[in-house]
This record gives sequence, structure tokens and C-alpha cells, in this order.
Amino acid sequence: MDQLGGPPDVADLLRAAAHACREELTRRWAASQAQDRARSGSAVRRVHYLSMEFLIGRSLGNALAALGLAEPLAELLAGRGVSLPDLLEHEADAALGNGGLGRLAACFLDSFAELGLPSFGYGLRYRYGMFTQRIRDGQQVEQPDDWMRDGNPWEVARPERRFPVGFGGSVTADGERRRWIPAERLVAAAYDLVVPAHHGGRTSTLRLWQATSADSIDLEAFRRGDQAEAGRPLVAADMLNWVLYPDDSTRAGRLLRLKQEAFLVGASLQDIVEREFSERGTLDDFSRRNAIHLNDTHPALAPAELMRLLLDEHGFEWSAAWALTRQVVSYTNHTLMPEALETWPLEMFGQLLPRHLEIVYEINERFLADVRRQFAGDEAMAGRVSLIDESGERRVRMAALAIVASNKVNGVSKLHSELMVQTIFADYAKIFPERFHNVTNGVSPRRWLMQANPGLAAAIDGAIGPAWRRDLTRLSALKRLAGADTFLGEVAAAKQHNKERLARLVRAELGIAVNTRSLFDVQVKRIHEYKRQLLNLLHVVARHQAIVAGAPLQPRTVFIAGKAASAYQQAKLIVRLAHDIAAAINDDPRSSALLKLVFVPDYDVGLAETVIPATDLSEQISTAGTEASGTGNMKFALNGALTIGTWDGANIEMAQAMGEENMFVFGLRVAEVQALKAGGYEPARYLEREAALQRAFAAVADGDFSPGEPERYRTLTDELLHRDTYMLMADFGAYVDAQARVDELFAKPAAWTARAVANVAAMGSFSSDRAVAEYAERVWRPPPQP
Ligand code: 26Q
Repeated sequence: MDQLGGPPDVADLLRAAAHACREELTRRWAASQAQDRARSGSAVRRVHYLSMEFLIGRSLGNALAALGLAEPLAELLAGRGVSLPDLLEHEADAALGNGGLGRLAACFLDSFAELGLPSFGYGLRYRYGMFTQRIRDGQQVEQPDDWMRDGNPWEVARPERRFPVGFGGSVTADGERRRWIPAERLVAAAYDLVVPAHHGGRTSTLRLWQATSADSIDLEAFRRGDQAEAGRPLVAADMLNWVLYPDDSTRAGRLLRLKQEAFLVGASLQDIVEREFSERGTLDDFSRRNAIHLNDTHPALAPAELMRLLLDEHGFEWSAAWALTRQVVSYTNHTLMPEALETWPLEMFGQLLPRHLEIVYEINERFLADVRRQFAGDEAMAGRVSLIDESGERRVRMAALAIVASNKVNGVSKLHSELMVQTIFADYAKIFPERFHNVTNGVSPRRWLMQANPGLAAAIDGAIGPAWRRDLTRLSALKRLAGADTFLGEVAAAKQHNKERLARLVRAELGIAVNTRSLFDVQVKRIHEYKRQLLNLLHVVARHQAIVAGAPLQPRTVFIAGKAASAYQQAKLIVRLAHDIAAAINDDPRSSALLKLVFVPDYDVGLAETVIPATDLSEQISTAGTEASGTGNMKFALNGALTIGTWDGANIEMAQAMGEENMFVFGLRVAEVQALKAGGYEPARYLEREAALQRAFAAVADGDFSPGEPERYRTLTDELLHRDTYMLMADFGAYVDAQARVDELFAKPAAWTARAVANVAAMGSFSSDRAVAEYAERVWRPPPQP
């Protein structure tokens, strides 16, 4: 450490702390692996969770808590004048994911460990994670996220776990078998992250693949003096792990993304099959001992790759291989937006993965033959459900592949799962009615309550004891305490403490002073039109106008944070508008005591851990039918924020769990959205009817917030006026009314806190432990023995 006797360097301290944890983590990991190898074949399957994203965040705080090392380390550091919470803030945030889907995968790993499920997460070891968001002149600028700059003390290289992964080339006949001769060969090398349980000492493993070149150097080219050519294999390998693809709402087929997906799947499936072989010496029990789960369609090549391994490498017959594949694969869908469904140009697919394309064709042929038999009267059915989209440029439909190859397909909230079978997958649900079900998402109570909000956690311990820490459903015992003054006082004090912490951060980072007694109104999530940050902004403008006109409103600070995909122009414009509005209103002496707008840059897991516990009001305001589940909504309520929300995603189940009277529900419901659209929606009409909307809209459209450039927000205001795809105009009035109800309650602090407690008490079933237990029971349970 500080060899020269100077003050310890934070990077050194972090490394030392991580290494202290590593030893014990490795011991627990080895013990768990040994237990899993020795498990009896038919009791539990080993789960393999394939995901292009794992939004892990920081690891030290979690590891210390899991190992019971937080207190001793805090004492040790205090002796050196360092505070543990300050040290934790310095760890890089591992952002190997875009948002909800990636964070869900990270919460699930945490629950795999806690439940002691034999399990592996499989992902890619991206060199650059989700970009860093900087704001220059009010606009988003993306910077590369060099998260491993100081190394990664948590990863364990496993040089012995290496597998070749091929691309391109051709397929030849080899007797009965097919043989793929790839043109390009990479080698996948494993790096493991140990995921510890907080009780019981079990671990899960996140295995991240790193591409390396099979041939480090093209010696022939090197001798010719062509160094660029000689090093090409190395560069090609590096490209693969280069960067996480952003979710940019348009699924332009890019070859590198497909290669990343194929690489993840190729490496993971070989690893899984090899492990079974080394443990059993046969694949006979494979489907009773293994489950493979697809986190959306991104790893949907997995069934094709498994078929290839079984047919071409292990000599299976088609029907046996297919039966096995069908038993092990399952799939979760995370979005209903038809434009977000992943498809790949057939030509690109065939060039990169010629053998997989043959397999996809054969799966399709057999599937469509069944469909034609089952739906003899419906000529068009086969075309609609085919794995190949024949309209226009031919494309492979990844969702079709995932559904046809899976034994179970689920959505992530009740509403989403219902809409899934009524809309995008209606035909498949007719063909395979028993395959579709729902598993509502959940979040890790360890990261999102115990670690992020120690003050509230301690208050809960004091009120109902610590049993809730192992079984979140025990939070329901808090229901009786919504009138207990001491407890309410402790909850309010914890909230105030967290608000002050956030205020310090905002002051230090942005130079903005906020009133910590004002209502903290927060919307943090990816910037997307359907999530309607623009509706939030229109309310801020209307509120400002009302205050200027003399309305005696409650003091409020509105926080917004989130990244816009770099290619998503409308989202970027919303970020800019937030900054322009903040600049116009924050220093307005007529309103600044009552209203501030703060855009907090570079939203990531670490920032979420600070912001969410400090929130009074959680904004969950997507157009009904668009947000598959949401998981931020759960984190906020678990931390005692009240929700203002639409009847969408998991908001609905949350409202039902806590009682609708404990949530500020507003806006059109799905059926009303559909009816309004069907009847010819005219957004401009709402301007005529609602003066407040007219004034707020006009301020943006007339350039009040972009002096000298009145056209700056033209594409936003034109969309609202002429299309309004996400029906902001229709919901604005109801939203403002709901905000007035929020103000009214916030003026009565004890009543507000009692509602906050009612929220926390109802969140017991929104733990990822519950969600994972449901998957284990309904999806990953061993199939019945023949
Ligand atoms: C696909 C192809 C190419 C490039 C990027 C992508 C891509 C990447 C990420 C497509 C989608 C995503 C992410 C989707 C996502 O986060 N969905 C969210 O999943 C959460 C967990 O289930 C839900 O709670 C959210 O409602 C849902 O929006």
C-alpha cells in the first residue's frame, strides 16, 4: 500500500479491500461448485442464464455485506481517517448493460446465490460498457466508459476454460453428418465473477467471455512485411469485445452485434455441454440436469447452436436432439414494441452462420408442416409465424426461433404477459397455448434496500425484527405500524437524511442548491418517448407558469436523470429541453423558492443507489401498454417513495398489493388508449380544451426556452401536435390533477409518511428472490421422467 508512508491512495485501498474479500469468495465458490457437481441428477437443474447484458454496478459494498466484513473494514479504515462509504463511491460502476433488462439479470444473479440455485450467468466481457454521459451546453455528449482502466479486482481468469468459436465459411457433407468449416476462428476465454449469497454461504457465477485470436499472428503476412495484415486476427478478436451495443430503438442489422450474439452463444453452449460431459461422461441426463434461459432474443441462437453440437459433434438424430433442446430452453420477452423485435437479414445470417441457417431452415420446415396440419383452414398462418419473414428483404425472426424452441415463454408483468399473447405473439399462443405464462419482475432487496438505505433498514429492524432480510414478504408486518408515531418518525428521519445526502451530491457536482424540505420528485430511467419524460417536463413548465401567476404551490424539486441512445435524436432533444427549462426557471426569483429542475448527468447503478432512497415521489408515467414491467418503480416504493403512475406494467400489481388509494394513479388505461387510437386520435384538440396545456406547449413551441432559436424543439412539438404516438396530450390534464393530489398530501407530513410505510409494507412480493423462485418452480424444474 502506502510504501512511502504517505496517505493511502484510494485505488490501492479499493484493491486491497477487494483482495481481502476475494480469498473468502473463492473459498465459498469452490465449495458451491463441489456441491453442485455432487447434486443428484433429477432434483434440481443447473440454470444457465444467457444475457447480452449484466448491469452489475459496484461490487465492494455487496461483497462486504455478504461476507460480514463491512464493520471490521469500516473500523480499520477509520483508523486511517478514511470513511467506508466514501471509499465505496470510488469503485468503478460495471455498466455492462443498457437499463432494465441488464439490471434485472444482475438482480437475478444475486437471487440465484441467495436461493442457493446451481447456476451460471453467461455474458460478454465488454471492454467499454454503457457510455458515460457528459453534458455540454445543455446537450448530451457520449464518452467511452473505460471501466477496467484500473484493472478489475473481482474477475478471476479461467485460462483452462477456452473454446473455439467459428464464423463464416461453408458446410460440407461428411457421410450422414454435416460438417461446418468456418473461415474465421476465434477463441473464447472465460473470466468469472463470484456472486455471493448474503445468507448461507452459497455463490453463483457470472462467466464473461473474452475473445482472443486462435492465430495470434499471420506469420506469412508478417514475413511479407504486411504488419496490418499480420495483426488482423488480433484486431478482429478485440473488436468483438469492444463495446456494448446501445438500445437505440431502431434495430439496424449490424454485423458486429450478430457476431457478439453468436460468440456469447457459441462459447456458453460448449461450456455447458462440456461440463455435463465431464461430470457424467454422457449427455443422456442433459435435459434433467440443465436449463438454458434466454434473456430476450439476444441469445436466441442458443437452440440452433445446441442442435448443431448435438447433431454434428455428438451424432444425435434430429428428433432426439430436438426433444432435448425443447426441454432445456426457455425465453423471457421484455418488450411489446413491434419495431424492437429482433430480426436479421437472411443473407447476413447465412454468411456468418451457414450451418446455423441450415438448422433454422429445418426447424422451420418441420414447424410449419405441423402448423399447416393444425390450421388447415388458415392459409396465411404459416407465413405469419414462419421463422423467416418473407415480406421484402428476407429476414430471420429471432423471437419465432426462441418461441418455437422453448418449453416456456414469459412476459415480465401480468399486463405485459396478457398483451404479449393478445398482440405480438397471438398466433404462437394459438399454436402453443400451454407455453405462455407470466413471471412478474422483482429487485434485489439486498442491494436496493439493505445496502442503499441502511437508515430505513435499521428502522424496519427496530419495528419488526430482522426476519424480513431473509424473507421480504415479512415486510407486511409493517402494515400495523402506519399509525405508530415513533416508527413514522424514524422513517421520516431516514428519508430526510437521504435527501440531504443527495442534495450534497447535487451541490458538489452541479453547483445547484436545493431545498431538502421540498418534495423530491424523481424520474430516473433511459430517455425514451414512451416513458414520457416530456410529459414530466410539460408539467414542470405548467407548474412554473402557475407559480408565476401566483398559485401557492408546495415547494418541489424535480430530478430527472437518464441516458439517450446516441442515435436516438428525439431522446437527445428531450435531454436538451430539460436543460433549457432548468436554465430558464431555476434562477427565476418569482419561482425559485418553490420550484427547481435538476438534470443529474450520467445515470448509472451507483447514482440510482443514492437517488432512489432520497425520493419522495416516483414518476412511472409511461403510456398504458408500453412499459413491459419497470423495475425502478419497485425500487422506489421499497424505499418509501409514493408513486405517481399510469396503469401500466408492474405499477398495476404494485397498486393492487398496496391498495390503489396508496398510489397516485392517473391517465388512460390500455383499452382507452386503443379505443382513442381506433377512433382517430387528434392531439391538437386537447390544446383547445385545456388552457394550462396550451400555455405550457406554447412556451416550448414558441422558443421561450431556446431564445434565438425558436425552431429548436420543432420535431418534438410537431410530433405532439400531429401524431402524439404516446398520447401525452390526452393524459396531461389527468397528470396535472394527480400532481395536485400529491401536493395536498405532502402538506400533511404524518399522513404522507403513513402512506410511505403502506408502500414499503406491500413490496414483499417484488423481490427478485420471489421472481427467481417462480422461474425455478415453473420453468427450470426438471421435466417429468419418461
Ligand atoms: C437489441 C439489438 C441490438 C442492439 C440493442 C438491442 C437491445 C438492447 C437492450 C434491445 C433492448 C434492450 C433492453 C430492453 C429493456 O431493458 N427492457 C426492459 O426490461 C425490463 C426488465 O424486464 C422491464 O422492466 C422494462 O419494462 C423493459 O423496458
